Amino acid sequence: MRLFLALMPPPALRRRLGELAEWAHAHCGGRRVPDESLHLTLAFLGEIPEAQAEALSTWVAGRDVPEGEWRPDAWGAFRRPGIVWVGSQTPDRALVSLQASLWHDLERQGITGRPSRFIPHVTLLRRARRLETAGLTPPDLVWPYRQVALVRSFTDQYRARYQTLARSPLT
Ligand code: 2AM
Repeated sequence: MRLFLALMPPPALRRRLGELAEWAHAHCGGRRVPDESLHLTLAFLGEIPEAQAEALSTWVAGRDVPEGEWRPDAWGAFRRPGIVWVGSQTPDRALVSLQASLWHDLERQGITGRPSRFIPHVTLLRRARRLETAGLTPPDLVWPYRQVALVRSFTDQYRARYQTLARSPLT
């Protein structure tokens, strides 16, 4: 199964991100990520066998994660897949260090695919027709986080769907 580690936004922030996705959609077109799917990917694990997924769920359920606060303040785009996102202008040190420590643990469990660069972002649009985000008002968001989720990604008839398999403990 296809797995990734992510931060899931608290409900009020999810709604706010959904509003930003609406604005971005009006400006750039493409496919808007539905509110329930909005997230910040910390590590994309790729295809993982079921037995290893169970071991990873157990690991996540016992993995303490330091609390933090992320402040997305910029729009951005990834040209090739036509992604429009919100993220931060400068890399957030706490998130970069969380991502690195999660990958450290993942590699010890035999997972490969650590990216050479981590750009924390929340994808709002896919296959956007315009990737010009300069006209959009900069976001002003606060994302308090305490937990990492292990999420399974699958595609139903219409689109990608996500199912949370495990969460790190609330300490
Ligand atoms: P994205 O938000 O930039 O599209 C679930 O698919 C999550 O994993 C998405 O958030 C996606 O990032 C990320 N993802 C999907 N395929 C990936 C890949 N091949 N490499 C890195 N990240 C990927």
